[in-house]
Amino acid sequence: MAKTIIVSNRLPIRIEKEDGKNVYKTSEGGLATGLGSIYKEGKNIWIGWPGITLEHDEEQEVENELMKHNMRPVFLTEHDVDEFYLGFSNQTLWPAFHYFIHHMRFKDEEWEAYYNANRKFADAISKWLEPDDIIWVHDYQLMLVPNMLRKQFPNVTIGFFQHIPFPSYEVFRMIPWRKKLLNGVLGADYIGFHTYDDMRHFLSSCHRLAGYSYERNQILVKNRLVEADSLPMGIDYDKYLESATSQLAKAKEISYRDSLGKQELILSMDRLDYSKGIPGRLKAFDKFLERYPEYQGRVSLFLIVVPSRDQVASYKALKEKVEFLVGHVNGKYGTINYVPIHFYYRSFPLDDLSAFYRMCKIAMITPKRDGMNLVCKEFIASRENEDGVLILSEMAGASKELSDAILVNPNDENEMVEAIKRALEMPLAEQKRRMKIMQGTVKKYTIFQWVDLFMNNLKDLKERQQSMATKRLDPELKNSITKEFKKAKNPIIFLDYDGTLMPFNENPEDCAPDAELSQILHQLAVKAKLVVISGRKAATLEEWLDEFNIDLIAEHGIKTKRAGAKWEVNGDLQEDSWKNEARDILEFYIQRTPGSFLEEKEHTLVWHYRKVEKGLGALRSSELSSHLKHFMTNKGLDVIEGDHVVEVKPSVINKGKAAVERLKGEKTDFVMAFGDDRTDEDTFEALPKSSLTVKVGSGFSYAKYAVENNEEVRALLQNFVNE
Ligand code: GDG
Repeated sequence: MAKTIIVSNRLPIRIEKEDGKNVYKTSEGGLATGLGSIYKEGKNIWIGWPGITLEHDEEQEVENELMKHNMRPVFLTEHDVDEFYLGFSNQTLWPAFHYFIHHMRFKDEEWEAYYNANRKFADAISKWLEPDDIIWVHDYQLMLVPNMLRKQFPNVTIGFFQHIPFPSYEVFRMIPWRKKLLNGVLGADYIGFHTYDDMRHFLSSCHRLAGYSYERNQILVKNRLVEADSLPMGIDYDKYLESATSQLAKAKEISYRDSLGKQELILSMDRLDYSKGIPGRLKAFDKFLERYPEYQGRVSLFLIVVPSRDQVASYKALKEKVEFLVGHVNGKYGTINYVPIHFYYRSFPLDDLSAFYRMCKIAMITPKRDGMNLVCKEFIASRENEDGVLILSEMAGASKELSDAILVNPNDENEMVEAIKRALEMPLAEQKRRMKIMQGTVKKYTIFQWVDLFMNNLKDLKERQQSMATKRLDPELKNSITKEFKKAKNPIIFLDYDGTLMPFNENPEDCAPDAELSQILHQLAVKAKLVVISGRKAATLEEWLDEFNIDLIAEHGIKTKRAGAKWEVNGDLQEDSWKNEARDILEFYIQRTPGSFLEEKEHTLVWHYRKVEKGLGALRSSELSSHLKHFMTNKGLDVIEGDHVVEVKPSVINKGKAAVERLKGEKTDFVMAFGDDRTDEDTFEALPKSSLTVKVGSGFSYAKYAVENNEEVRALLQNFVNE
């Protein structure tokens, strides 16, 4: 039976040396808990580094021990840890992805170590990989692994999840190895991010830096459909609630409270990292006590900083800065019986965390950037009495889900000062109203649902990839389809126009049906219901095709005209006010691109570049579509990159929806559809499974069959009418 292989830089177990012996300590991290439902089952395994560099002769013993826990080790040398992990991962990628560009460094030798370490992980996976296994790779340390595996195993199923933010293209482009990193990740089939913005940034970088075009969240990579998605990670809600309501946590709360006194407590808890915004929080607390002196003696900050990466210079400097600021505030406002900041530089067991989550009424979590941030979700889950206030940075991925927190900009000290005051003074009823909503959100979407959703989406994508492998229509198949057509009592055929019935023409206006096509359409219209379904304007289709007495669907499905009837608009189109904004963008590109022009249809806008100098056309079209995609986000519009055109249209309707609408009430026993471009894929995907769908040209498609060109389409249609 096939298995699932989880891969991450660190295993959910770490080895520590105690009295010269290896001691195995399991991790209680959120990811380890969530993925426990996978890797502990059956033959499934987790591959990663056990967190220690070992002598060669110890490796076998460690491997044997880890096997008992369904884990397989990747052994890293000290050089790997320095250059790959502390170097490239944490001093190139981490600062770049968190927008700390002044901390970024670019060293060839560290890139090389990153490449080699990724190779070690890929080799370890290959060693354990069996046919039909599913691989799920985690995070920024392993961005090259998916493509290393893809090259070796072209059909393998690979998912990738990025736990930290993905930066804007403008920042990502600064990394010298940007294209290699993107291609590395694109070796995966399904790529998850915490937020929609991270996903959007990734797609835009793929487009602008690696030359891949994308539609919605999909990219075709060498004829393989790759999908990016936004999938915010949750926590094990019940575990945190149970721990916070346990006798142990309650007893600890009482004993800590006894020692601490009556002050209101604000919790601040992070790993030592400049992305977490700890100094900014301390400065805001300082300013708060200065601006509102009545709170001196009444409120303390409970500051936990968990040691992390402190061999790296920027982290050492950060630690010193935090210590300085804590000393400064405590020296300034402290009294014999008042400690403004209780500072702990270490980690605690879960019972203690739960006691802290209970006794601090306010949690102040204000990272400068954070992929998600799980601490705020854990705080919410632990608030048994539904009270308490969360002050949350709008730069944390979690802020997209937790809009009932007090959201702050972590760079705005004044806003943070006022947020502290607001939190301290918030009436209980309001605290409960907000907390209940946030608890509902965090409870609904747990780490277990996140894992299931990721795995299901990955499997579903793999199935869609397989269904997109089209089959060439050979003479035998053509004969059997022709027979089926002739037997049918009520056949219906959907025909795209340009590229399917007619070849492309330099001049789009010169594409009226030629004599051969006219004859086929005349004869075929007697034997079947014909629907020409095109991106063309309604007026053009009517002028060229009305004489055949067939149905017409224009502007990618927006308007339909039944034979002999009037045009009707499909779907509920909002007013076209978006057009003015989009037109301005298109005009700007027309000015910069000689030979390009605008076509304005009733409900869409099209930029044509067929007559533009070759290289320039390709360059401008990709700039334009990125630009449009950026501006049109959330406006309910699609940007379609067609054959020498870029088109903007409302997304509520497409060819597929219009075709399904046309089929309603139709008692047909034969449905066939032909089309050549991206917009026809909507038709192929939407039609009933029994339909005969034919893609014109090469490339992956939702169609069942493929033919080479429009001549082959005509020849087949001619067979249908021949006696
Ligand atoms: C990365 C991304 C994203 C902390 N101190 C102690 C302790 N913790 C636990 C917390 C929480 C976890 O560590 C920290 O998780 P975060 O999400 O806050 O941050 P990162 O470690 O930076 O994680 C982040 C995450 O990946 C998941 O995708 O959310 O944005 O940077 O669970 O409770 N646990 C214990 N003692 C401590 O002292 N036991």
